[in-house]
Amino acid sequence: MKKVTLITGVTGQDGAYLSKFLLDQGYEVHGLLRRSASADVVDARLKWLGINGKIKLHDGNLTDLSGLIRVMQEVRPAEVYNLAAQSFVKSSWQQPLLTGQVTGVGAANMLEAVRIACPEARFYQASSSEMFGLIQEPVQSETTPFYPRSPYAAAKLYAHWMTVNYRESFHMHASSGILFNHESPLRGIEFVTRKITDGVARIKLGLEKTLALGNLDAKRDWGHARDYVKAMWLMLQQDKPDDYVIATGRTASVREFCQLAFGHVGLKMEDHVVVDERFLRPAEVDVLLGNPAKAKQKLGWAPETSLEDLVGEMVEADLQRLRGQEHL
Ligand code: NAP
Ligand code: G4F
Repeated sequence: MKKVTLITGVTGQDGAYLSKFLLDQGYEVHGLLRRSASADVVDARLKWLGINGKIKLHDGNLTDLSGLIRVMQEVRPAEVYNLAAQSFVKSSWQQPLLTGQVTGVGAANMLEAVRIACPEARFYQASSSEMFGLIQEPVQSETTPFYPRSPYAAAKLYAHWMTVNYRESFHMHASSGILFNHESPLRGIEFVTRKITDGVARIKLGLEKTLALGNLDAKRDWGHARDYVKAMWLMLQQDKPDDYVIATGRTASVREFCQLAFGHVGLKMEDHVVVDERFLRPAEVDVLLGNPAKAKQKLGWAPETSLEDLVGEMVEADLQRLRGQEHL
């Protein structure tokens, strides 16, 4: 019998990579799909990985508890990965309550749906390094205090503590992955890394001359999404649920990411990047740097992709897309 799993956020970056990983492991993969008027493009990432026909999709929304319960009763998953969220930090200042409803209360809805309909299922919550915000320690681990700096981070913190609370209150196998930034060719175009690699490809192909960015000094611990979804799965294979930091242990600035991306195609960022105040944020997370020692020791997990390789893969994918007029 195939193991059955349900992924929320299946159309997003991580949902696509996790689906591919679980299909390769022999799982029967189900995904929650929110209704969209643009049904022809919602599964673009799944198509890109060649797995769009292999996932059973269910109509549902994180804000609709009764619908979630129905999906849970129908699917009866052994593992549930809650990846759905309003995940763009900058938008969370424009849509703070929506972000709270989806990213925060939506996770509580998922915990309730599991508790009511399939309490034996193992549950993964997509927590975030953004919760460290105004960092309280130079290197962040599972014991570092949180200091959220955006409505998104505050919503994620609620979801995180609800996961811990359901584990302790109801003895659910609920784990939380505190994942640092992870990127890929499937990253949304609004996030800085993909915006840079798409911009570099456009400039290289003569389609644009400049790339407008915000804070070039912000530093992030960037890994590859393909590596990070393995850690999610490993967490649910443990006898005991727990929380884990998933990171590379290396931090780099937006400026350094730009230098690598422009350098990859033989260009200099100084000739093309302009700073535009519209991309600054009301409050910034200046630097993030994670310590993945616990994940290494207990899960046997380690990142496999260097920052240089990640940047190269993203730039090459964007060049290929633009040459082929593929849109993602
Ligand atoms: P993403 O690409 O933005 O994907 C978000 C997913 O959530 C999409 O499938 C989206 O559906 C879905 N969604 C949004 N609102 C929904 C709703 N109301 N009901 C049901 N589904 C909804 O995000 P990602 O980068 O894959 O990240 C996955 C998760 O990890 C997110 O929770 C994110 O906050 C968290 N996280 C990400 C990172 C990172 O660096 N990537 C780091 C730490 C934590 P549509 O396709 O319909 O929009
Ligand atoms: O790529 P970003 O938008 O990602 P951010 O805010 O770090 O959030 C991502 O990672 C979190 C994990 O820590 C996730 F939880 C979250 O869901 C998301 O996946 O911005 C990265 C940095 C910021 O400091 C931002 O100010 O890049 C800086 N930046 C500079 N110029 C820019 C730009 N960010 C964007 N999006 N666009 C710019 O033009």
